[in-house]
Amino acid sequence: MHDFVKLLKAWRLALNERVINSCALHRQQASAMRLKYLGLIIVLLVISTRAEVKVDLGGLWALTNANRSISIPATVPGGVYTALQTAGIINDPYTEYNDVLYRWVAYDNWTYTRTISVTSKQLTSKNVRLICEGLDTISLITVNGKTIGRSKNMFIRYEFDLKAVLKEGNNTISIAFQSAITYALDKWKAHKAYDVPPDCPPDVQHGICHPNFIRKEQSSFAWDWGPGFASQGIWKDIRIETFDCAVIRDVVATAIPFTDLHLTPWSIQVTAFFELGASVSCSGILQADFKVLNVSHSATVKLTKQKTNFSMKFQVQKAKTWWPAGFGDQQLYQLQVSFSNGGRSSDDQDSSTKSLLFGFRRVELVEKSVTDIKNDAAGLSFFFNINNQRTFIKGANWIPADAFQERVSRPRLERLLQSLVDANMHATRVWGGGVYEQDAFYEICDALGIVVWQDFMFACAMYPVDEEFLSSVKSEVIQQTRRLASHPSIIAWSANNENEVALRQNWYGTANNFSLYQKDFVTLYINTILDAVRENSKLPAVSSSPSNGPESEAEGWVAQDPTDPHYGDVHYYNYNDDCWNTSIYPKPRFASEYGFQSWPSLETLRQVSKAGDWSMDSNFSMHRQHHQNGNKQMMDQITRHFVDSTSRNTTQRFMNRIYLTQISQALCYKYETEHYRRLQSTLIDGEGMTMGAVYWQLNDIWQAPSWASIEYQGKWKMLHYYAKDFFAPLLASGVENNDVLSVYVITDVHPILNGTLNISVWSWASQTPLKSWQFPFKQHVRQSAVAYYVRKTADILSEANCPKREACFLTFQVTGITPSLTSPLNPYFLTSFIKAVGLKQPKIAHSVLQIEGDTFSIQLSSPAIAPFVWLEAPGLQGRFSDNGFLMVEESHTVEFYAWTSTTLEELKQSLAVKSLLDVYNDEE
Ligand code: BMA
Repeated sequence: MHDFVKLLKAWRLALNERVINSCALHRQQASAMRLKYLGLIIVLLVISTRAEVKVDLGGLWALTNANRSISIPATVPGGVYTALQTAGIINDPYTEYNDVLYRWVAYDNWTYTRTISVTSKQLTSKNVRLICEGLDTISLITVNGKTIGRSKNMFIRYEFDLKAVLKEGNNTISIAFQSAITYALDKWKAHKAYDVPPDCPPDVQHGICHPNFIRKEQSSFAWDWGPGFASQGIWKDIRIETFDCAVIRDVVATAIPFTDLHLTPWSIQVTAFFELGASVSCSGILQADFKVLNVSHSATVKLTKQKTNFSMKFQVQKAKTWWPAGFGDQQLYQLQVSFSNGGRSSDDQDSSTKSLLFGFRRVELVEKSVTDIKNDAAGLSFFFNINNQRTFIKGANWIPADAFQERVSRPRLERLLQSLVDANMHATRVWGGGVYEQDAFYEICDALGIVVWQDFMFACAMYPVDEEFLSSVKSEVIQQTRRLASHPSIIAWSANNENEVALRQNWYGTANNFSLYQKDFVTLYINTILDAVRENSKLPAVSSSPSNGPESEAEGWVAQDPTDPHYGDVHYYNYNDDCWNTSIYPKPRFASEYGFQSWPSLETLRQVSKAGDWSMDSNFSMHRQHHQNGNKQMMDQITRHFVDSTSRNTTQRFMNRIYLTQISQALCYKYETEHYRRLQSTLIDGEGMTMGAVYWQLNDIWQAPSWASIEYQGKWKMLHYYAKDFFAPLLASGVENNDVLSVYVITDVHPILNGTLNISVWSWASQTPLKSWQFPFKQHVRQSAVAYYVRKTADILSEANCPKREACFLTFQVTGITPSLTSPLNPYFLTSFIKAVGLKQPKIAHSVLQIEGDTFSIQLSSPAIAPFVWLEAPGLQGRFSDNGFLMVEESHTVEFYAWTSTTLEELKQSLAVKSLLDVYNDEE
């Protein structure tokens, strides 16, 4: 212990004790009120002498393991793995096999300690509280040796009373964590009544057992794309708060337009949730201000132990509407909510303020009866009306950006979310096996116009429903709903990921006892989670993803077929069939998950591996591949359409295969996503009217093969460049059925007057089309997909003098006159690249210019058609305007946008350009 005291003394100077005092804010607010409410002047003058005071306990703490063999400084917020790495005790946990080699860290029990100095003034407050925004996960909290509380759920904000334990001067606070692994195991052992499966992740994931017995990030025990670290730590802010009467803990603001047709005026409901502390009752004035809109509303509030929240309703006559990206602006207004209490003595006064950026938007999830042409009932629709517009949701699923949340900075989130928008998406689903993301995540989504489907953190498992578990979940759901509900970006809640379908399809051997697990399902997700959500938010909430919505409810919440395309959302994965064949895909109302794996670039893998690891079947590669048969599935998909690389150089072969997996992945998603978009206006035997495509998955948690379109650290895979095109707001997309080609025009927001659909037939051997047609069309309504061109493929090819399918390909492009828009040139392959004839090895030349600052222009020239032109700038951070494309013309310009300061020389040095036939270049 002596060592600690010494350590602590040495670090004291570095301890970061920022005092955050809301007085200043409060004074501003008070003066605004004086002007508006003259009658309240006298009351208000008494107010604002004292406010809630917060002492931030972030900064350096002492960290020690159970037997005290390790004592190091640790940054808070943070976790033990990164603290050990910073202290030089372990290397990068992501390198090689360290996820398994460093498992000892997660088996140990770690204690965080620090001193806090307290003034006598602080102790005179009626309430002195320790507020822990997030403890990961099982811990015992002591102050000066006395227990003040415990934590068991990483998603809960804990508050502990310090009044009786703090003394003037130095105090020692300790948070002693227990291994999440041993806790989960103990809980599982203690649950004797019946199994709550699955017990352990599949071996291929090198994971940890029983994550479902602990309220912690489920994927931190390993997943099919991620490592099992099961860290410990103080992962969110921690502070001491003093106040007398009451403080505002949460604010939920909801805006609903007065009429269904117009988006203004709005009726606003603001609910403040208070922490009353030791007071039996307390009253004051609650005020809500939209300063910029000149709207202010206040009410007198009387709080008691029984009633600690207060709602007020008022009107906003005019406000600009908040829109998803691509549909309009993301207007945000600051809403300040303040509570002022005037007590009897001048010492007995509090003020507390919460500020949020609010957006006015209307969300409706429409699940209404669908009738097909024969007028037969065909299930229910499932689409979002956003601001009264039926909106096709275009997005990708979000997983935690790192196994160590302390490494997820705002700039990293900004880069990832900006990349999502740059690829013409406007939606993400925060998937239920990760974490409720940090505030910055939702703030960025608000600012960028990304709508969020928010799962509650339950995924791919059955869960216990004992009283302790349920009450912890209830607090979690209430807190998280209140924290997130006011963000304009949030448009829907889902109680869990895949737990309805897992139960119905007997993924974990629960069939023999189905009704027991069904009862538990209802207890947890319906009676606990959805009930708590609905009490705190008016947004749409579904019982699972995928589910059948009201049809699931009618079937006791576990439908016969939760993936029924006639209802709700579906998840669809098929690794056995040819992904180019769009008839394999369902025709659902909404596709909330689908996908295929690829390998990340060698540039990314290099960070955590060495030369001997660079082959698809190395021990390292097998260790990183957490999806059973993942590599085989990728190779099966590749070899349907491409010749595999047989390069003699192992590293070259690995690089070629990485490139092929990325081509194959990009094409699979292109086929599947365009299929969903084409179906948005069509009902086929009661199926279709698909109104969402949210692919699996946007981002990576580490450097490994996965479904992600963006590699760990932000590099775009080919898929992400393809997403930019297949999600383009205006798109021409083709499909063949029984040798008949239909070409659709797909739009999101823009109606098109006098458009032209351009169709060309090309020979692989020539850079000039064999034949091109222009088909004018008069009017195309927004958010629709219409086939303007339907013709037998053989007739098209023969009119173009194409000798056979293998010799040719098609391109589609649509141009709009009003508004003037051009869709990306969309290639349509008539044959696999194994059979394609006429392709010549192009030598692509390039030159680079600096346009301005971090934007560079790259001129490419090629003497032949070049498929899958791929540009890379290893070592440089940035993205290209276009990549992985089919280069049909002799010259083509691509831009490079550097994310960090980059010189022309650096780009020239690093830039490499290749295309498909280069894969076979070094082979005999
Ligand atoms: C779905 C997701 C994840 C998983 C993905 C790929 O099941 O919900 O659990 O990572 O598929 O297998």
